Amino acid sequence: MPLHPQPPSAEHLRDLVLEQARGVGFDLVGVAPFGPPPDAERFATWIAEKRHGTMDYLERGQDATLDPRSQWPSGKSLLVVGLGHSRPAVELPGGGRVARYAAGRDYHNVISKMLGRLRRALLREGLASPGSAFVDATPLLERSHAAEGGLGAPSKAANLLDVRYGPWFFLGEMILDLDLEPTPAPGRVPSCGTCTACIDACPTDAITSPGRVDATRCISYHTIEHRGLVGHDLRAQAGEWAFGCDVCSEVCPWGGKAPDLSARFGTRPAFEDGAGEGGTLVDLLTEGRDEPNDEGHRARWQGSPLRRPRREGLARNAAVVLGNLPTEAGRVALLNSLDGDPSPIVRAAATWALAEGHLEDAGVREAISRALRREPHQEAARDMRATLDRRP
Ligand code: B12
Repeated sequence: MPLHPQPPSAEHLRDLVLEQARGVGFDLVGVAPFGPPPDAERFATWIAEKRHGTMDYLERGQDATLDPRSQWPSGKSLLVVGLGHSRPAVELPGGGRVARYAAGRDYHNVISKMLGRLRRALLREGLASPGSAFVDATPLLERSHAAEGGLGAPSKAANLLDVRYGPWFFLGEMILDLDLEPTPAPGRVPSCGTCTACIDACPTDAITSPGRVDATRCISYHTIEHRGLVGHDLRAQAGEWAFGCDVCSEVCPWGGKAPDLSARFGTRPAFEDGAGEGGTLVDLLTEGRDEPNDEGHRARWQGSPLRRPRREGLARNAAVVLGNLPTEAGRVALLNSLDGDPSPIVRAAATWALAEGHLEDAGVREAISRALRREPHQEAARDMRATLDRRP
């Protein structure tokens, strides 16, 4: 044992930190330099072209995204982590779909807790005094930093790909006050080659060119992030998606052999096969209708990604899907919404859905005309009129 042991090299220290990250359960781990993301310019162009739609927080956080050191000046390295979430497709009882990840616990909570455990482990081992830790909701271009840290390769759908999980993994990060050696590029990275499956399959042509996704066309944006009404053409193209969309991930050949990790995030009773407690499209449309604010919705979807679009957004989505997949129960529920839903957004979406799936059914056309005559909300009335004008 030397009297004055050398401090561990930056490479050795990195490996010790990565070992701790694997120890708390992350599947993919790496270290990236802490500075501007390699795709900073692409992000700036994307914002300048308004591809972010109404996600104003992305524009507000632009400076920090372009150079995170402006927000966290003491950071030296960025620990990047990935957690697989592959699982079978989720069909709602009676029809309709939600993105697979939405069937279980919210990944923000799961990954934040794991990052908390990792922080404690790093402190305990005296490896670092870790700084802020993030998952998703931060001005940080996660995919770009993660790719730089060797976690995967960007696909034509913009999703980062891994050889084992394909696109089915989430990202998280932790700022470290240590100069760590960045992770070398992995030996084998997935690559799209000539494959264009995601571009071809996207129902709304949201992937405008390889690597570029126009969020304002993406079903995921319209069903999760966007508040308010959605263009009529996009409603039809949303097909069966009531929350999020997995089409670009499902068609990606790299995800084909990903393991079933349902147990990791659990499955809410509403999405258990055959149970459907509160998980049908009619439930999503009608639940919380008579509650004065979003409290009921928040309680019902506590710990679930489905909290995000609020009751109004979820009911709007369910109405749209009921228009794309018409059923008798759907017709009754939509007529009720037309009559008495407190949200003009939901009333307008219900109008569209009835016109889409039931216009020739007895009494439907009259019900829509009646609703239009008494609609007090200008934008909703305009939308309802446009619905009728398209089907004279
Ligand atoms: C805003 C956002 C959205 C928006 C916009 C998506 C988008 N493509 O920009 C909406 C709501 C549509 C969305 C949808 C989804 N999202 Co999202 N989203 C984000 C968020 C918060 C910011 C993304 C962002 O800044 N976009 C701006 C663009 C420019 O950045 P980017 O897409 O990361 O850019 C990469 C490529 O586009 C590429 N690029 C850009 N331009 C060009 C041009 C060329 C020529 C090339 C080659 C490449 C290229 O460079 C970037 C770095 O790799 C991140 C978390 C975060 N803080 O980063 C999660 C995140 C990207 N989302 C995630 C997920 C899981 C999804 C969905 C799969 C959810 C679902 N099932 O519905 C879909 C996938 C849609 C898709 N194909 O992108 C994961 C992705 C994990 C992974 N393995 O890639 C992230 C990282 C969240 C997380 N912490 O895990 N999302």
